[in-house]
Amino acid sequence: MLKRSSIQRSNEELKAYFADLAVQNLRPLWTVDQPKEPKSKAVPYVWHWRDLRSRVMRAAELVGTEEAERRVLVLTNPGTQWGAANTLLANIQVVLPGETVRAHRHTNAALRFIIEGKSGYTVVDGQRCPMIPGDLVITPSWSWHDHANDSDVPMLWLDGLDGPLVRMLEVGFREDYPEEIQPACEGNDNSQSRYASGGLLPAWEAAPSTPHTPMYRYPLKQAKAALERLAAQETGSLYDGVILEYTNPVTGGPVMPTIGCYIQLLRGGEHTEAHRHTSCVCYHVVEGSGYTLVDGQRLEWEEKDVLSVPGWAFHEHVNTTDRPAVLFSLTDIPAKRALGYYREQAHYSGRQ
Ligand code: 1HN
Repeated sequence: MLKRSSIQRSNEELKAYFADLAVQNLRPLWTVDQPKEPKSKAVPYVWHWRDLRSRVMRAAELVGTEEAERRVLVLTNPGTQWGAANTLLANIQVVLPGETVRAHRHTNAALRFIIEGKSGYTVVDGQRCPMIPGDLVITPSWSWHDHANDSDVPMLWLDGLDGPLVRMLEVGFREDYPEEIQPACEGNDNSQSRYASGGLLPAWEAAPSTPHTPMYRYPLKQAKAALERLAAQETGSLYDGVILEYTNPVTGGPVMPTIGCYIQLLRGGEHTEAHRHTSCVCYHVVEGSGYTLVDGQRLEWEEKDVLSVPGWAFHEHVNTTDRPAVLFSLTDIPAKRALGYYREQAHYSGRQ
């Protein structure tokens, strides 16, 4: 009969064997702990705007955009020491009136969610994208981008990037544009007027073959109108309330292959059910206040705060006011789905 084997040896023999393996840069797999499920190094965390804003503004007093190619504070998760979440960066950037921020490109895919300001713009591959608070602007992997503030007030925004993933995959390239800034096309980015026509697409054009959305800018005005329309007629998700994904209008897929973007509305008093998924999430509070319970830990949030929910951590959201709360979020769902590693699970008792 075939069966599992059992071998007699002394502990000294085994110890000597392990020591010899170490010299050869070999490891016995049977001594390595193999967890049943993931446990993120990242911890549940919230950065409050009341602490962030003054520190970002202080950076603008101390360093110019000549010295700091990007005047950015990196929200650093105490568990990972690089980025707000395991695969994602969520940073705050400030650009003062009259400043430009030099053009460059990198393999990191990036997005901006505008927090404060009047106008100002990012030029993405020659397309001038206005930046208005609440708007989402995409700078896909390897696209040239520079920023400028032509208004009379500071601009602050949330930078979302797939930096830690790029580091881990060791695929980081970067390059400076030959000039300070790109020559922008006449007028503003026209991708909004080309692609945001309620499901209608230019039929004379071959479908873009890029892995990212051909639409670079998603105004808050449209997102909010859609959220409010749907909140009036649907329950939405058990776990997220009325939640919408920003999509590539041509494929219906995510905005970029490594980062998925969402916006959600939690009704006044809404308390969602808890679930967990292998993807990690960074939330930015567009409006409202409440808290999110993450693996039993209560993260209180208010307008403009940023919170990090690690992968495979149970989480549920609570809107503690009687008015709607709106959350923007970025996740690594597309990357994990593409690799077949996306999983989701409801909490066994509904809530934590
Ligand atoms: C970057 O290029 C920007 O273009 C912001 O504004 C943050 C963080 C890491 C690497 C590149 C930007 C960044 C970044």
